[in-house]
Amino acid sequence: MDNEISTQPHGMEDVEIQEWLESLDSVLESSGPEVAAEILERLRAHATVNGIDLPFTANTPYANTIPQRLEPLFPGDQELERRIKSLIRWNALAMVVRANRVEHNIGGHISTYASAATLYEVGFNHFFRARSEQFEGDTVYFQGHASPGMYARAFLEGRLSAQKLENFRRELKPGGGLSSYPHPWLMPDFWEFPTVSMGLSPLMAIYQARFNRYLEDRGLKPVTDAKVWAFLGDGETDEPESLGAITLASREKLDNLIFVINCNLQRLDGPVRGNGQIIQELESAFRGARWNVIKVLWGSEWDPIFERDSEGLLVKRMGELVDGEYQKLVVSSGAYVREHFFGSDPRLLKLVEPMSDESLRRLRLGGHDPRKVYAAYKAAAEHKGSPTVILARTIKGYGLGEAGEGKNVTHQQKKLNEDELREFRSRFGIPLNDEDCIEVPFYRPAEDSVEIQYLRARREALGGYVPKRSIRTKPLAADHDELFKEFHEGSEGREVSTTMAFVGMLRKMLKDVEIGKLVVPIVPDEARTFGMESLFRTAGIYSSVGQKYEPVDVNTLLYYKEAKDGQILEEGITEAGSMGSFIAAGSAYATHGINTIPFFIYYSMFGFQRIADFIWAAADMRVRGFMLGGTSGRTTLSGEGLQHQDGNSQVLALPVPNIKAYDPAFAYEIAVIIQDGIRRMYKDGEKVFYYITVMNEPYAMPAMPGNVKDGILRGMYRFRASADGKSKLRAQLFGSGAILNEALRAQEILEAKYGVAADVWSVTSYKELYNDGIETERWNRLHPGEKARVPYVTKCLADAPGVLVAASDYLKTLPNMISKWMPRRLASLGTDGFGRSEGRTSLRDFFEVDSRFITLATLHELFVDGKLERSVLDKAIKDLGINADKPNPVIS
Ligand SMILES: Cc1ncc(C[n+]2csc(CCOP(=O)(O)OP(=O)(O)O)c2C)c(N)n1
Ligand SMILES: [Mg+2]
Repeated sequence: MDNEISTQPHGMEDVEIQEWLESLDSVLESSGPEVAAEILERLRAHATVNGIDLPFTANTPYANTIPQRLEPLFPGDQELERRIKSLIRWNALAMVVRANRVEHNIGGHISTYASAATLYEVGFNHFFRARSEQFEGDTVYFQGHASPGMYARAFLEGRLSAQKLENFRRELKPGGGLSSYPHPWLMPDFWEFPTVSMGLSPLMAIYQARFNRYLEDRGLKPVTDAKVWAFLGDGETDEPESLGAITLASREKLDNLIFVINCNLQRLDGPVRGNGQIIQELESAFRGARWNVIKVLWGSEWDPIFERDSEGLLVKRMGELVDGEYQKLVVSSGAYVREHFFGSDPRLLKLVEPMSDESLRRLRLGGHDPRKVYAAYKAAAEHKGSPTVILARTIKGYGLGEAGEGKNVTHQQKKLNEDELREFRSRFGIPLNDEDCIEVPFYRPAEDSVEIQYLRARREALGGYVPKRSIRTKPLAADHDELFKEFHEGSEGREVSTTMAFVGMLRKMLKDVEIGKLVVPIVPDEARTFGMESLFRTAGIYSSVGQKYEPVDVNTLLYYKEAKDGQILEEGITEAGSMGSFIAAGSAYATHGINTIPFFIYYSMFGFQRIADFIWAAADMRVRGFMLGGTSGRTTLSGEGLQHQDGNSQVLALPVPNIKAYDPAFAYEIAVIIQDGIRRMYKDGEKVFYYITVMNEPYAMPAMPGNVKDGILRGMYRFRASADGKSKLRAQLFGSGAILNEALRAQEILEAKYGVAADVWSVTSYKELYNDGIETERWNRLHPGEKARVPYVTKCLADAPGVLVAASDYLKTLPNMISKWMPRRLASLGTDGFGRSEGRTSLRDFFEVDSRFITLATLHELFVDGKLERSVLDKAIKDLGINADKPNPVIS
């Protein structure tokens, strides 16, 4: 990175520079930094006007942003805090070392927390406010692999037992253990946010901070000065998600958001930017995005040296080194530092002449100096008008010495030899003798020790312990029968798509007395695609600044209305960002004690396929809400071609344990699923969320055929039985989503042309059927002496005669995975393969899922069973107009 302080060109005299610097100093002294900044700004403008070509730079020099003279007083007992921090360091290390002694290679990280301990401890002792009845609390995203430090602190706080620490990474041991990383699913009273899939937490934190504002602007929570803190690794910033949303944070002026980037200059394999400077790179990215950037590079020991440096040589030298050199310097001897850093210029050498080698070695980095860190946090917390990022320089594996301090292997260091343990113990003053210390015991001072008393008092002053997760909402009361009843009626012949039906429900939910305010519609620039534009005006699009312009379509009924209390989160083209909002809204029941109900509707192909890791994080967080995969179905979305047509997402939803995935065909099915979902999640507090695919093919919505609610929810029900009770040729057809209509048409063809009596089933969820099947099988295996249970699919089909044929707009694996619980062989049709830009009819022919192929599959099954002559089949292929030699869609 370039540095603003350049070398002196064209023989400019030192004295000339000196004069300029001195006059700036005197302005600073007499009129303060604002006036000095104004003068510099005017000088810059003056220079530009006079043809001086000043190159653009978003960087400031490689120096602390807050100079010593502006540092606030450190309000704590620094020595005591250092002792507490040392104990936490020890216990964090002990946890990892012990775990790996008991179970070789169980893993864990020492060096991340070792580098970040000061960054966290200053936060814990002075900034992170807990959630309480009176105050919503600050929200903290902890860097995932720094978790041993958080556990070690909770141990000192008396919140985690030594037994739990003993079982770090061994959660299945009696009495339970501690999960490797922050996982609310596994430690629901402790962790709030899963952060260890790198890059997710910065984006989630940004949208969390924005959602907090949304709740305030909509009057759902009081305005407070609560902060969202996100701790990240510098290597983590390479993930595109990490920096991908930073302009939203500045655009929205999220001064409730603070990023702390632990710049130890290393990632897992080696330096983050060996040949460059990651801090300067990040500074320019964040400053360019209009964040408030605070660099914390040098510790207090450097201040007197800076003071002596009236020529700005030191800061210039600092800007010259690449990170690879810095990584070496910070773990080198004082003599080496003198020679290789200061030795580049005799004037620099002079600056440190009075200092011993030992004191040169002890020059700390800013991120290890509580006073510097405190100053940065305080400035960040008080800063107004934009988000803040703190770039704190640290050493990875700080304090590990030969065992890994600053070394490229340090990330994975989990074992220390006896000498290394003793050295670490001595360096941090842990009261353990040489013998005891090699056993690496957990160490907690007595309850009445000054350390524990201080630590408790600090947390008490800040409202309690962090991290801590609790459910802070009351369950919803109503059953909402009235709200959803209308959708059981059918559309009386009017052709509507399931998307339109859903939007109708959403519109009604928005008006409901109990849930209306709580509904959070989220769209990534697809509202028009889903016919939701009518909601623009009625619900309004959320904008923190209202609407500063007259929309071009203001004279139309459905104009683009932005409002400060708008309800729709129109996120623009970011499925990841929308998911960030979904997660914030879906976890508000715990974070804020508010039962917001997010409905995130998006192009289904760009959901699981694109942002599955966020969905996994949402699952881990026990998020509540509804994801709606719009324009779904590989053959139902016509024209768009292979990158849009989704035949995958129902399969990709399978691995997420607590997501309920439905592929409904009719409006009443959706109504039943959503009503039940609201009950399960917001009334009964179940740890599930929903994925519902909706389509854009219009057709008449039938009325609910009797009470089939249970079947809809469990995954299948008989939608239309055959009217012909006498035929010997029988079949059961299973259809899902829009393809159910193809099954219904096949039913008619089969009956009219081939004398086959077929029943048609709507399969609303293969996932539900599959989960029921495997659970039943498992129970039977584990309870051989008891009456065997019967899977739901088996029960449904107990008295269902004939051959079995399934068709969906998704992969064939969906029906296949439940076929073993069916009474007979199953023929499956589906849409494996790449889509095509085509109309629905051609697509369904291409993928062989239309009524003709369902008919043929049924006839073929009957033929295989010996119930039909081959000639019937041959004729059928001809009559149905099927090209038997067409290419296989799976591989073409
Ligand atoms: C998405 C993702 N990819 C890879 C990893 C594996 N991983 C864990 S830590 C790490 C290095 C982290 O470096 P940095 O962000 O600089 O953190 P530090 O430990 O240096 O503070 C990697 C690659 C991960 N956890 N998540
Ligand atoms: Mg790092």
